Amino acid sequence: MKKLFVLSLLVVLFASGCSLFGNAGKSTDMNSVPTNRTIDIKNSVFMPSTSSIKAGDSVTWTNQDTFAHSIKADDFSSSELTTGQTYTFTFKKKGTYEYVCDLHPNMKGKIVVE
Ligand SMILES: [Cu+2]
Repeated sequence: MKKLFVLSLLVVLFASGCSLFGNAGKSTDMNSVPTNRTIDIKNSVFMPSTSSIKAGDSVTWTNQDTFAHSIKADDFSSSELTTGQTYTFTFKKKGTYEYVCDLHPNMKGKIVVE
């Protein structure tokens, strides 16, 4: 009798284990995987100047110019990026993030997180 109880307990554990795996598989399919967006800094312009992303996505800026630039916003800021250097920020909250280059404040960009 005790043996049967242990056996049925194992069956229940095994079954719940399987359903947990099943749910995990489903949720990964339903939620989009975080992606990375790239923005080039070229000729003192952020390209593209406006990007729409989803919460959880990240953005990587790459300086393609032969002189330094930076990215500065209320919520994030990079150090000075020389040629070829990159800066990555992950946007966890929805909202509109406007940023400039701290060295050239007329350089403007915007990230819309949906
Ligand atoms: Cu700049």
